[in-house]
Amino acid sequence: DGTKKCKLLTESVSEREVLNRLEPLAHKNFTAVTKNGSESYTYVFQLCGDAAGIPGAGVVQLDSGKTKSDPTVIGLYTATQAIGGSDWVMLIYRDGDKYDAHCSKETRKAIIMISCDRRITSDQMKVVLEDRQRTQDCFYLLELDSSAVCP
Ligand code: M6D
Ligand code: MN
Repeated sequence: DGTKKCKLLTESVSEREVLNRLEPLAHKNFTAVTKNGSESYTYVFQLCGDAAGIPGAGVVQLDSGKTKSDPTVIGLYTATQAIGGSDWVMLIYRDGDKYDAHCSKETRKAIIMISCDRRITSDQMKVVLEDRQRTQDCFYLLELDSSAVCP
C-alpha cells in the first residue's frame, strides 16, 4: 500500500479513503521548475514517500542557482491532510522548514491540488505560486493533472 507511510494529522476512515484514491501516484517523483524574478527553484513532490530522498519530506525545494544547497523542506507527508471532491483531491503537507523573515517565521506548507485528466500525457506537475506576503497561513500551491482522481 503506497499511501500507508502518509501520516494524517487526525487519523480518520474518510480521509484514509481519500488518500487511497491516490494510490496510482505512489512512489513517483514529480518535478517542476519556477522562476520569479531572480529566484529560480526546482520542486520535487512524492506522494507519501521521501521526495528527493529527504526523509519525511513530501515536497522539497531546490535552489536552481546553487549547485550545492541543502534542499528546503516545504512539507512533510507525516503531517498530511487530504480533502476529496468528485474529480479532485487536495493534499496538504504541513510542518516544513521555518521561514526566517516571512509569515511570522511560521513553518512552510504545501498544498497540492490534484485534478482529473484522462489524457495519456497527464501526471504533469505545475507550481502555481508561493504566497508569502502575509503575516500567517502562507503556502506553496502546486497542481497535478492525473487520471487517478477521475470518477
Ligand atoms: C527561500 C525559498 C523561498 C522563500 C524564502 C523565504 O529559500 O524557500 O521560497 O520564500 O526562502 O525567505 P526567509 O528569509 O523568510 O526564510
Ligand atoms: Mn530562510
